[in-house]
Amino acid sequence: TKSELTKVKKFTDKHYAKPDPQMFGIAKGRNVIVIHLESFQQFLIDKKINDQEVTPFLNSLYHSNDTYAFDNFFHQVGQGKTSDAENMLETSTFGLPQGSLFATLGSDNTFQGAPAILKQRAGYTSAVFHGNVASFWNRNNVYKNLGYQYFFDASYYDTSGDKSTGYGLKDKLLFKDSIKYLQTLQQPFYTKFITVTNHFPYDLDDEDKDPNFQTTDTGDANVDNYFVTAHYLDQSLQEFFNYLKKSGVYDHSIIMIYGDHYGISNSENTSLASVLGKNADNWTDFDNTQLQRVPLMFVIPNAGGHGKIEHTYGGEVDVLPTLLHLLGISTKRYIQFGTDLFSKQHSQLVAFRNQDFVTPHFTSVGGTIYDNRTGKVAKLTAKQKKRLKKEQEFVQKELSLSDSLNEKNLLRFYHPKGFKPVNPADYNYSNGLK
Ligand code: GP9
Ligand code: MN
Repeated sequence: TKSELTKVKKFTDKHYAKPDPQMFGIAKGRNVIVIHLESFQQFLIDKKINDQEVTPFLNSLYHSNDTYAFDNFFHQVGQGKTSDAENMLETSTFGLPQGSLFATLGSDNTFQGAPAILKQRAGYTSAVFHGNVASFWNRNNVYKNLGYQYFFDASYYDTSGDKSTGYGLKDKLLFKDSIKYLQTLQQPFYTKFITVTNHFPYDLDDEDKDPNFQTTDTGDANVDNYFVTAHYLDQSLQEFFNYLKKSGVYDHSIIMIYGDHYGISNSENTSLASVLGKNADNWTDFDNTQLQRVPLMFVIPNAGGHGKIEHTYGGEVDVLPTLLHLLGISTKRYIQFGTDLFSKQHSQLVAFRNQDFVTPHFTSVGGTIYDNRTGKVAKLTAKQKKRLKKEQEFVQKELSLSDSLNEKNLLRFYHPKGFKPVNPADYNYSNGLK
């Protein structure tokens, strides 16, 4: 009801963080190219195995002065995995406590998300490129409700035979075979490429393996193969960037790259420990939680070269306001649970879907508080205890308000200035191009 909406709105208004004027609009008018790195964790960045970089191209972006990168950025997904990440990035609201919001509510809910905002505020065309079937995670319905104009799913590509692995078209082919569609889009465009090859069980045909890359020998096939498919994903990205540069699209774009969630599960982290130079014997929930970092990078060519690696703590709900502000679009009027990572008022309290959380100083798992400096259970002063209790309450409150917003479809009652509700019937993704 409307009073429930008011509660949510009061909360998000109160925690709104205003943009840093130095950053606001630095990518104004540019094409947006979002690259979803499947199951890609931050520890892959700068990782060397047998003296070789696993992801040399991403590493070069990470250290480039065209790139604003974040090294304390956490995924916040629940059971909806990829779809939760997408939901958070497109809407700056959380996924659900159980199941996937895309799958359970996505066909009917009202969204006020990135494609519609960008279209209505700045004339952006929007499209998703993904080499799996359109119905996976209910994307075919959700994308219409989000206001995506085009969805190039598996039916737009030749996915036959060895062109695919378990979740669809191999990444190198996704990027290569999307170009002909990308070229038809009116600029500026907001586009998202969802990769799949670096997905459990990390299978890759020999013909796609780099003969010069020697992976780990941990004896855990998932861990060993994870580096192989991550290396392949890195190469696919480099090929795509080569195209973007050659075509000139690169110079008029902001490229946002993120990892959606972990690829190695907690139960396998002990196999990973030695690769990361850590001791598996006293592995704890603290270590598991710290490994939930994923990459977030904004590549902004010719924008002054002030890019750097930011150490601000944040999570996936924070991406939308950050991106909109870089594009020079104010967000104050929207209901968003995240805040701009570049804002001086950004809160560095990162909530996980299960009510655990991290801050720059502490990690809370199942009610146990660890000290980030030592990795041990924290000895807290009375003042710290009080503050952490407040933070725990905040986490519960923001998750439950986000749930109330989504579960009761409250955005249908909310009319931010100038926002025209999305009409899903405006969009038809069936493949007429073949
Ligand atoms: C497949 C995909 C995988 O279309 O995006 O989703 P996940 O299994 O990672 O949630
Ligand atoms: Mn995923």
